[in-house]
Amino acid sequence: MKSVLILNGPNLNLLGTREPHVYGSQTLTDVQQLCERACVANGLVLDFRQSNHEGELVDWIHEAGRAQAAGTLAGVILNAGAYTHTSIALHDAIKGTGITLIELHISNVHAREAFRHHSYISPAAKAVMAGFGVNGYPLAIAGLAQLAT
Ligand code: CA2
Repeated sequence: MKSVLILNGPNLNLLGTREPHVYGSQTLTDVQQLCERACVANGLVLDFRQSNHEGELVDWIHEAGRAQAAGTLAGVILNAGAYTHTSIALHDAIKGTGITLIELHISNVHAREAFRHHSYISPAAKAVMAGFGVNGYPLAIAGLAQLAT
């Protein structure tokens, strides 16, 4: 059975504690449970991580590249948080590894401040999802399972 790596970037560990009108009231642990159920339903194994550090996210994308090359990884779902709008390093890591990656946002970034409208991740991503709330995570898992078959 292949795995799916879900990476969450900076401040997503605060989910459910503030700004519920934007991000909902579920915590990152709740989101992990939603993902666990979606993975079981789609025949995938979940690997769920969060980091506030850009370099750690880059290292995890490199690890994903090795796993995808070895045939053990279906792909990556990345909510890069604010690094979405700033990180050429994440863009280069995704391009450099050639991984299948879905960019995900809880909120509809295009309906928010102008600085959230540009993404360094989108040109390197296979697909982009935004605005489904935390239910976007299980939807992205189902989408990745479709892509992998
Ligand atoms: O909508 C998304 O998922 C974002 O990736 C979330 C990022 C934001 O910078 C992006 O523009 C859109 C922010 C994540 C921080 O999440 C918090 C949740 C609760 C309280 C504070 C921060």
